[in-house]
Amino acid sequence: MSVVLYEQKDAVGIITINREKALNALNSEVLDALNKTLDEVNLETTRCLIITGAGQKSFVAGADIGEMSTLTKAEGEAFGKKGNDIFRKVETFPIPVIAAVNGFALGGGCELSMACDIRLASDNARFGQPEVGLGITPGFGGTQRLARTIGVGKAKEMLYACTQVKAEEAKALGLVNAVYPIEELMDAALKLAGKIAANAPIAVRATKKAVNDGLQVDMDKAIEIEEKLFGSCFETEDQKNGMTAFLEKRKPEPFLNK
Ligand code: DAK
Repeated sequence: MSVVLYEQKDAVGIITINREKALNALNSEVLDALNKTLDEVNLETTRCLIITGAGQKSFVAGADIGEMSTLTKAEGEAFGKKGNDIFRKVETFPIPVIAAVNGFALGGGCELSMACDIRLASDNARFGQPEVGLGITPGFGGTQRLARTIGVGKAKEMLYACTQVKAEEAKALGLVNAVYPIEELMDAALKLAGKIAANAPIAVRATKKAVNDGLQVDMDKAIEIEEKLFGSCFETEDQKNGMTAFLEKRKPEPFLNK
């Protein structure tokens, strides 16, 4: 059985980290398989991705501590780069990615969820960055994305004191959008992914790019980024479909990704 599974449900792709016995901890094999799975997603037919973990206990309980324990400085940097490159691929993936966080999201698991566009959590989810208790810093973007997602003060507490937060607190912090009983989590993620997939795909992709790229620059440049992407939509059939339908007071035809 592969350590990363891929399933397609209509226009939604589901990636499952499948190393349940180790609570889906990320070793090199999982990272390589995740990378390959992302590369193989058919972007013609897939309009939204969901990433989750196998089982009902853990999304991802971090990078694999056994594998990391003997790394040298150079190997540690290489391992960090491997994870960071893949997580950045998730973050900049052309279509939206939803993390369905089904339990522990610790260390690299919290970091993977934060590389996704949207986090939905099960009621048993638990988020944290326990790295400094292991003698390391977060290495897959946690020092950067946590502060950007929930604000600097609480992020620093979680990073320095290894404070973990449960699902409802994560929701109050804005780290997750919604919390569900574990057995309802995937249905909720699929429902949201389906809503996203039903919208004009080129416009959804451009909107993701506008938000992501705009956050990296000042407001004047950010607005320019939005203008360009907005303009590009007017070359699409989907824009004609969507606006004509509005003017004719009817629903648009299914969007064609054209
Ligand atoms: N790595 C490897 N194995 C893990 C694991 C992990 N992160 N988390 C759990 N497991 C394994 C356990 O060893 C155990 O294996 P067996 O003993 O059965 O063989 C199995 O999963 C079940 O775990 P437990 O028996 O511990 O289950 P419990 O319910 O008692 O506890 C727990 C669940 C999630 C509270 C506990 O397993 C735990 O605390 N796990 C470690 C969580 C953690 O500290 N995660 C952060 C890892 S550090 C960097 C690159 C990356 C990173 C940092 C730097 N650079 C290169 C700079 C990232 C770091 C991390 O993510």
